[in-house]
This record gives sequence, C-alpha cells and structure tokens, in this order.
Amino acid sequence: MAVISPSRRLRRTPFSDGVEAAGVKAYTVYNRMLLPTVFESVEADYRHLKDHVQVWDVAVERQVELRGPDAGRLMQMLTPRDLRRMLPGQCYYVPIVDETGGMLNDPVAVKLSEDRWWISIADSDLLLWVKGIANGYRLDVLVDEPDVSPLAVQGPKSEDLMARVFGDRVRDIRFFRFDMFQFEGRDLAIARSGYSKQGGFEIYVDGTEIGMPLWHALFAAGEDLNVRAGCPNAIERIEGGLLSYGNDMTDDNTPHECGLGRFCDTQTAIGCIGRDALLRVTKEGPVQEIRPIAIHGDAVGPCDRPWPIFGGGRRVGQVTSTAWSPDFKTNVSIGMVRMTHWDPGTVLEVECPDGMRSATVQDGFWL
Ligand code: THG
Repeated sequence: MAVISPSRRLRRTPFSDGVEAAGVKAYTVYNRMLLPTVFESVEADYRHLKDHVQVWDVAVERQVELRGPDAGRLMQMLTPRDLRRMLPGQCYYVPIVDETGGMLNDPVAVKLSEDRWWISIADSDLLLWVKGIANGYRLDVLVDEPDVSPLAVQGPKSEDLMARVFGDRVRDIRFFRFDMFQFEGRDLAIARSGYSKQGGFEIYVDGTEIGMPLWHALFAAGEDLNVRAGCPNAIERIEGGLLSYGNDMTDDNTPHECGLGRFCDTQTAIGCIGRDALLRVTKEGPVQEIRPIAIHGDAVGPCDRPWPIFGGGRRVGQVTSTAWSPDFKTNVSIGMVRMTHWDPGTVLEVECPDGMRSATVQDGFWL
C-alpha cells in the first residue's frame, strides 16, 4: 500500500508528535483526522494491551459541544435513549438516528452540566446534522467543535498509571462516569471508559497546548509498568463486540439491527426525531441483526468491503469486520445476519477474498 499524503484537510492531533516518535506504522482516517492503527504489529499491540497499559491518541473522537438553555432538549432530539435520569458526571452510549430511524452515529454523550454537553462522536459528520437541527428548530443553543481531544489509557495496569499522574482519586471513578482533575493548572474531565474491554480511562484534553506535556507525563510515570503507545486494536475490539460505525453499521441500519436496542427507550424518548419511525420498525422486531461469527480456517485478511454470507445457497447477510485471534485461535468476526440464520450454532458460508469458507454463528462475543 502507498502512503497518505499530508495536508491541512487531514488533521494532525495534539499528540501526533508523540505518536510519530513512538514509531507508528499505520494510520486510518477518521473524522478527517489521523488515527493510528498499528505500532509494533496488530498482534503484538493486542498482546501488550491485554497484559500491560497503553496510551492511545483517540483525538479523532471529536466533541460536538452543545451549550445553552436548549442543550438538553436538543440532545434528546438526537437519540432514542431516554436521557431524563442522566446526571452531570455521567456518560451514556447513545445511538443517534435520523428521521427514518437510521443510525447516524454511535457516540458517547457526556453531560457536563444541565446546559453543557459533549457528544464524543464516531466517524460521521454529526456536527452538520446537529447544527441543522439546532438552527431549523430555532433552539437557544450553541453548537460547535471545541479544541478537546480524548487521550485514552487502556489495559489492566491503567488504573495504577493514572493514579500516579492524577492521584488516587481516579480509582473512585465508576464505569461511564467522569470527574474533574487538574493537570498543569488546567481542569480536565476524566472518564472510566474507552474503546476496549481491558478497562481504562479517557482524558478529555482541553487545549492542544497541554497535549504533549500530558503525553510525556504518562510515559515518564509508567516506565516500570511497561507503558507503550497504542491504539484501538482490531482484534481486541472484535473479540469484545465493540461496533465500528461505517464498518459494522451505517445509516441503512436501525439501532435494533445493531444490537443496540438496549440503549433505546423509544416509548419514552419524547422529542427524538426518529421516534415515530423507530416505533413503526421495532413493533415487529428487526429481520436482521449483528452477530459474532467465527470464520473457520487459517487467518483471513482484514475485511475492507462487506463479504457476502450464504446459508442454504441463499444470501443471508454480510461480514463487516474480521481478525485472526491469537487467544481464541479462530477468525473472530462481526456480521449482519438475517433472522432465518442468526441462531447460535448456525453454520454459514462466507465469501472471503480467498474463496468460500465455512463459519459459525457464536452465542456471544469472545470476551
Ligand atoms: N470513547 C469516546 N468516544 C468515542 C468512542 C469511545 N467515539 C467514537 C466511538 N468510540 C463510539 N463508539 C463506541 C462504541 C462502544 C463504546 C463506546 C463508544 C462502549 N461500549 C461498551 C460496550 O458495548 O461494552 C459500554 C456501553 C455501555 O454499557 O454503556 O464503550 O470509545 N469518548
């Protein structure tokens, strides 16, 4: 593969200097920004993530900030998850849907106060949709992208590393909650969250200037913990069933098809723009749903286009993410499967680049 040409459109992050010094080997583009994908190798990064602690430049998780008296009302217009009981200090994983109930994004909503929210977005231009809604409905709210860049600290030793830099109070942060901490005199929100199942934190770095100082402080404090630069790991996130917007689902899918029905309260999410559509399509339940699928045989390459799934000679779905798992000794994958073939144990055929392979619907993700 060729390299990516640098340009202003392809944004660097506050941590890009550190990422380069750490020897990044590959990037992807996410929200028009660089996202590292490989440091040593995907397999070596995976092993290190599961055994030690990594610092991830996930600045690509851009924030859409809502500020003003109508911020809460606007937030509820965007999602079918009922936000009425959400308190400042909480984070919610929220499907965002359009007027047809199609998924526009699957961000983490961060409630800073009653009238200030961050929407920590996956890879789609959500800012434009949110600005359109705010202006079209003449809401009293400011919508913009602040200079806030998440830095994730992930892995089994992440709590010890974070305590060294921010104090023992980080140990008290509960899952999907955040609290405020100081670094070099600046206030930072730190949440117990992150795009891995290994445990960890996300630091919402407010201001590009403190990006590299914080990066260096984490590495200096974690030398004896074997801290390394890392990134969301393809193998680990498929094993854990963490979905990737644009890969595993698009605006053609409802949250229910994506297995995100547990994050929808469509009856009570009054004001949600996709509510009527979702009430209609969810009455009978989805006819296809995301499933963990083991693809048999030796390691298949990464899935860069949907791979058709067949059952009984008919097309019954598609595989959208794959990786060879060293721990489970199989190709772990995520696919969308029609209801006639989605039961655990169902044997399928997947059209992989190197030919047809047999595959089995799993009864859960691998974690
Ligand atoms: N953190 C933050 N922003 C993000 C991501 C993140 N934006 C982009 C992307 N990741 C959004 N997608 C996800 C997908 C899964 C999760 C978070 C964001 C996730 N899911 C957990 C799970 O499924 O087990 C927990 C969900 C819950 O119980 O609430 O963490 O990672 N800031």
